Amino acid sequence: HAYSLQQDIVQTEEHRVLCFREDVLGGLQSYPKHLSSKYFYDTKGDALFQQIMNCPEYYLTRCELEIFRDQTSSLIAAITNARAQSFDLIELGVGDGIKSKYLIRELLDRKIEFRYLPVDISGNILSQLETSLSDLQGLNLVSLEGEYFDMLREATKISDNRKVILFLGANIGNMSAKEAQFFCKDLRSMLQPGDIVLMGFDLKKNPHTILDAYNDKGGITRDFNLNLLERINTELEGNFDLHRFTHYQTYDPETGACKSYLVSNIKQTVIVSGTSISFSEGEWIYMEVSQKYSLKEIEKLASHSGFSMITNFTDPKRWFIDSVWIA
Ligand code: AVJ
Repeated sequence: HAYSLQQDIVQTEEHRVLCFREDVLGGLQSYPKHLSSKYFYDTKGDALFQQIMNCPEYYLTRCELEIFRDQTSSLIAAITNARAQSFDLIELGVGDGIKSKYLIRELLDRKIEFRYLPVDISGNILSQLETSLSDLQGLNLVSLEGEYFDMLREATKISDNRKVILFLGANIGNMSAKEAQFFCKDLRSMLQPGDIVLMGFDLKKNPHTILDAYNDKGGITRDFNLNLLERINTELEGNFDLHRFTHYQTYDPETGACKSYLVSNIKQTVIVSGTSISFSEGEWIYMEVSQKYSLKEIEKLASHSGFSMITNFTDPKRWFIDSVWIA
């Protein structure tokens, strides 16, 4: 079970719903309307994201999996240091952790001393992860359920071991380029010289390839977006009619921003927690950005936030990159 946190940041169920309601109502009463993609991951959202990762169009996970499967030794060389001191391997937004498992298994086989601290906003996926890691003998595991920085703060309180931060899967893409800059600066401020960050980025490529990945023919990405409206219906007493919204995906090759929207098919009013939200015909809710990067932009992000890029790993198609930075 997820590590129980100190009282001051315990997210009681009640407090969690309160924050969710405030965020949702704030977003839906803004112009343009927006919702936060961090709320996609309830139990049904977790399952839908698993399905997305298996979509033929969604190449990201398979590319990064290839990196972790085929370059495990080089990855380990990049994150371990000569003094071989024990370290904390902290993974932000771990999800099913399938890629990291290659790394973890190899670290254990080589008797390298470390502790694994997976962080995720979904308690559901963390319990699935614990089950999937249970065959790894001798793994020192502490799972942390919550948001990135809250849990990072917890992790730094637990020990002052050297830290290796895994931030895989292009999770950083859910921030705008500006937000990513702030995030990396904040991350750097919580680390010590010598600590390592291993960050996965989706690279800019043929715009068709990128748009297709978020516009799958099976409509799973559409359902993944619509599921947040369903979650609002269930958890916040909403009455969204999912049939009255259409998924709209865009990719701008110049900025690298791949964005998803839900568009209201008609003029309508929706109630959420007793508050009326009106939509005009064609009005959209901005749901998510999946930001794409060039190598140059990644280098800039690293150096502007106080890291040095040590090395990079890519898949054979060069569609995805895992970049290793040192604080
Ligand atoms: C988990 C944030 C990396 O942006 O590619 C996949 C989420 N959204 N399809 C991404 C997602 C729609 C995914 N990340």
